[in-house]
Amino acid sequence: LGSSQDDGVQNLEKAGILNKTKVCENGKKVRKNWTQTWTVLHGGVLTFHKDPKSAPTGATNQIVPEVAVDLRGATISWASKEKSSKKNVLELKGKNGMEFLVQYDTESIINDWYKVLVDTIRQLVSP
Ligand code: I3S
Repeated sequence: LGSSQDDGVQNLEKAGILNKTKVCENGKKVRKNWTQTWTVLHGGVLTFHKDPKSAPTGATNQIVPEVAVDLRGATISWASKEKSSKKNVLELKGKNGMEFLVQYDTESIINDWYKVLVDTIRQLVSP
């Protein structure tokens, strides 16, 4: 009789380096700017953090996220070829008209992210 939290969204955690670019903000298309980003999934929220090496001296940039995407009501899917010339591209659409592409050349790594994001989004719909 485990607590419901044991297999809930709190259990879906992951962190790693991904390439990401914003493509839409408030439903408006913005110019792509691909950057390597430390990406953290925790508590149903996906956050992108600036690479601490490229940040000014001081540790705060490692903690304070650049962007936080609430995965409640978000969608994740493989991006179509028209969205990017890169391989292994995921399309993440937030409820608030935020849209990101996330990408990584190593297929196993991006597949793991895809799975955990799908599971998290599902879990948030019907825990
Ligand atoms: O969808 P686009 O406009 O072809 O995206 C490319 C551009 O953002 C490009 O930068 P410029 O805006 O300076 O042209 C980027 O360097 C490319 O990486 C973008 O395309 P990919 O296919 O890599 O997502």
